[in-house]
Amino acid sequence: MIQITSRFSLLAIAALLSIASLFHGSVCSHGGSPGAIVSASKARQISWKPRAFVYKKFLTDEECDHLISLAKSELKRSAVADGKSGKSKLSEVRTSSGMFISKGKDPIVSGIEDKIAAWTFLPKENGEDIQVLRYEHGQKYDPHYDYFSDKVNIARGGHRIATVLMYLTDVEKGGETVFPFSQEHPHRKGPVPDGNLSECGRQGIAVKPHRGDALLFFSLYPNATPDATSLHAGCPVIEGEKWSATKWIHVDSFDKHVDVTSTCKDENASCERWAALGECTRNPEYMVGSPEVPGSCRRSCKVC
Ligand SMILES: O=C(O)CCC(=O)C(=O)O
Repeated sequence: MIQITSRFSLLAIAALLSIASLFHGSVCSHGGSPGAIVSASKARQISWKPRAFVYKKFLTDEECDHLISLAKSELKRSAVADGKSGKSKLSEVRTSSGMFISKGKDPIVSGIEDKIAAWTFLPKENGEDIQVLRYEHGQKYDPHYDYFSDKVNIARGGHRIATVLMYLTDVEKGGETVFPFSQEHPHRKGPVPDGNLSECGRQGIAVKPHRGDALLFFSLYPNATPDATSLHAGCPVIEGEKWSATKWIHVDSFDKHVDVTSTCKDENASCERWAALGECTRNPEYMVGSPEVPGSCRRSCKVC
């Protein structure tokens, strides 16, 4: 009788566990780590303003090494988007090197993108290509927002809603991601400070890079307006080298406006001339449009 009861309890527990895993975790099947379970409950909230979470060991060593090896020979000096024209430009604000890995490039990259979608509950198609970054000694990314203020960059996929920053290496000193405008909840203790933070890292809630860990933060409030507390920076690397990979995620599909020649066209013969005169930024509603209502000169404005 006792035997029957304990066997029954074991079966019941196993059944309950597998039902629980349906609610708490998503199984990802991909080349990198087949059957890896991504569970939002494994992430620790580090800040409420901005909404930010850290997931320890989100990437395996194999995934980290793979991203670094794809990037190593392709690195170029990182650029920033001009606040008005949206065009890419070099700036002392950002001194790292980087490159983009096309979406779904291989089973490992695709698997990482599946895990990001499962963790964030945001569709894979809303994500940009992964950007891999290398910061050498002294290199940094000054405080900035991930949402754009120009109309050109939000024409594709709308605003960036969230960012997943994956750390591919440990960094001995410096290189933290810091949120200088973060506000701790008055009734809640902030994250336990990670010893050995640099002076820059002490300017707000900070995450020290540890290989495999991932940081998720939201740039928009749930009502879709920009969250000013999401200002963040990559602190200068003081000792060691920092490799990271960024996935920016938009409110809408980032894949919808891929360059399909038949849909990427100007509707007016003067578009090229108007674009050269700066009309893409002066008159974005007509020239570029929005994800819902595409503009008339999208090809000349280079948004498709
Ligand atoms: O490297 C970091 O810690 C910050 C990177 C970053 O802000 C970005 O890629 O948008």
